[in-house]
Formats: sequence, C-alpha cells, structure tokens
Amino acid sequence: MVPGGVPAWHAGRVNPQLADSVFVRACRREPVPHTPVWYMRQAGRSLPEYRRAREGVEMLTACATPDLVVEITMQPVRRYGVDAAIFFSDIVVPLKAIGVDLDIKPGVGPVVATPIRDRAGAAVLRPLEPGDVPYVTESVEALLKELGGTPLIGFAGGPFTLASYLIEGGPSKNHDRTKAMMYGDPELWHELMDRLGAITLAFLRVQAEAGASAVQLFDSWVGAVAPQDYRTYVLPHTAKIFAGLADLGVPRIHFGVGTGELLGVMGEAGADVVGVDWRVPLDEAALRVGAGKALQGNLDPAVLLAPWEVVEERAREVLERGRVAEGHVFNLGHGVLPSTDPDQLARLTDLVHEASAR
Ligand code: 1CP
Repeated sequence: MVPGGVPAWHAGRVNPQLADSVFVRACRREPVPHTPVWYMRQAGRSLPEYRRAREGVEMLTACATPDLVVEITMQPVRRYGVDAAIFFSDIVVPLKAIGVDLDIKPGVGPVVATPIRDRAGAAVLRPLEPGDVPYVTESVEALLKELGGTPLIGFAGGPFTLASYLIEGGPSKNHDRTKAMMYGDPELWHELMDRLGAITLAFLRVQAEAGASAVQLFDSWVGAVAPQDYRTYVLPHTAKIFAGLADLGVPRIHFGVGTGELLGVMGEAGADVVGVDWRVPLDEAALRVGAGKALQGNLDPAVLLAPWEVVEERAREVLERGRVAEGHVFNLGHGVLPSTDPDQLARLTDLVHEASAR
C-alpha cells in the first residue's frame, strides 16, 4: 500500500496478481488451464442467501450499502467457485447518482418518474463524478480484500439500453418511443447518447480504478436495432466508451441480447470480448465477430430448468463450439433465471472446469 490507502498497483492500474487469473487470461486470448466460468445475474433471486440478505432492503439502498454489496457479490463466489465475481449493483445506479428520479420496483425493474422526451429532459443528464458514487469505490476496495485471487468484473449499462429505460419510463417490449426519437430526431438522440456514454464511461472507470479486473458493458436491449442503424445511432457511442477505457488495461466485455445480426458490427466497437446470447452457436459467432476477440457465452439459461443430463449435454456442446474462438469465457446466454436451482449451477461450474481441463 502507498500513503492514502491506495494499492501501489493503482499507478499501473491492473493488479498483477489478478491480471494472471484464468478469467483475465482467457479474455486476453492467452492459454488457460481450463475454461473460466461465471454467470450473468449469478447474485440475485435464485439464491436463498440473497433473498435473506435483501429482506426489507430496497434494491437501490442495497446497491449503496457497501457491507451488503460485498456480501451479495461474495455469495455466488463462495457457493459455486466461479472464476470471476460480478459487482452487485444495477445499470441505473449511475443515473440515480446524478439525480434522475427513478426507482427499481420489485417484479418490474427500473421505473423513471419523468421520462426523457425532449432537450430539456436530456439536459438533466450531467456528467458523473467519482464523488457521486463513493459507495461504489468503497465496495470495490472492500471486495478486493474478500475476493483473494478471484477477479472482480465491474459493469455498466450500454447507452441504448439506458436510453430505452429513460425514454420509455420503464421496461419496454418494443422500445417504440426510443426508436421514434432515434429515427425522428437524430440530433436529440445523439445528444442523449453522448451524455449517457460519458456517464457510463465515468462509472466504468470508477470501478476499474478502484480495482475491478475487467468491465462489462451490458447493452442488453440493443438487439432491437438493425445492423445499419446500430452503425449510425449506437456504434459511435459504444466505440467512444471502449476507447476511453483503453489506458486502464482491463479487459472490456460487450454484451447484448438478440444481437446475432449485430455481432459483426459489435466486433468493431473496440471490446476485447464479445458476449453472445444463446441464439447463435459460438463457432458461428466467432466467424461473425471476426479475428482478435475472445467470446463469452452462451448456454440458454432455460436449459438449467431441465434435468441435469440435458444441462450436461448442452454445456459440453457449448465448450466444444467455444474451442473455435480465440479465447472462451463460459457463461449463460443471458442472466440466471430466478427459478434456477442453485445446485444445477454448482454442478455446471464443476463440469465446465473438469471437461475443459487441459
Ligand atoms: O429485488 C431484486 O432482487 C431486484 C432484481 C435485480 C437485481 C438482483 C435488479 C432489478 N437488478 C439486480 C442486480 C443486477 N442488475 C446485476 C448484478 C447481479 C449479478 O449479475 O449477479 C446486474 C449485472 C444487473 C444489470 C442489469 N439491470 C441489466 C443488464 C443485464 C441483463 O439482465 O440484461 C438490466 C437490463 C437491468 C435492469 C433491471 N434491473 C432490475 C431488473 C429486474 C431489470 C430488468 C428489467 C427489464 O426486464 O427491463
């Protein structure tokens, strides 16, 4: 440690111990002793210990309480022995932190009090300063002590996905109003995306500078746009985010759902790892994404609701197809479903480690 309690490796940004972890090595497309595995939404409602920890505590309060963030982030690491922890937070935390009036409603998701539909609305989105999220820095630093050799993944929402919640006012099936703004008022759209991109970049930098070993951009709902529209309306903003992280030296993961037709153009955005949902086999995804990227994915989360024999067969197939990629991080094609039996995930973690051992 250096004066001020900041770990000495902060200057070089990447903790050398964790830069050599199996997970980070796979993200960098380096040889690994086994395929690393973690699960999107590995913390959360599928775990009884999560439901107990959250009793009587609202979601956004939990995200701003370091003791709870540490406990909930650690729960799946202890239970499954996964190769990476995902920081317990939510994609709307930075928006809340700059003063957007929103809440996470149980069983619904993020709900915004005053949806953004015009220039005055967009102007509310001021830049995020590290001082807006002191509990994030504190939680990451506390987690580094708890995690030992397990790397921590920081994350943020992609600008399209955040724009959708802000414009629609909550979860949306078709993102109608979002696309209406995108097509109908491109100038306003780009201004909104610029502001969201800057907030996202700042939020990811806070986590990496506090010690996260990798970052993931969840642009979960961007699969709603066609490739040519992605190129015009989204790519400039995601590319700026990934470029703005380059000096930190942490692997950058880029994920969306329903992005089969976008994998090529997403491959141009500048991430080191592209996350693939369950719809495109990994060997085909490798062709679409192009050279120089690792892949993450992509077992259908619903497969875990089937008997173990089915899970095993499907997981082996994902591993087999993943061998075609230059680097492979095993994951689900989207988040763990709340009804998933944690024992299935425990068995799956062991299977991935054993079946991929080299
Ligand atoms: O009461 C509860 O338990 C709330 C459920 C919950 C949880 C556990 C929400 C509300 N967010 C989270 C945590 C969370 N959110 C994590 C960390 C946990 C982990 O991965 O282990 C992460 C990475 C997220 C990211 C997130 N939030 C995304 C991107 C990932 C994805 O699933 O596509 C999105 C789209 C959100 C919005 C959101 N927050 C919560 C819900 C239920 C939703 C989705 C709502 C919708 O369908 O639009």
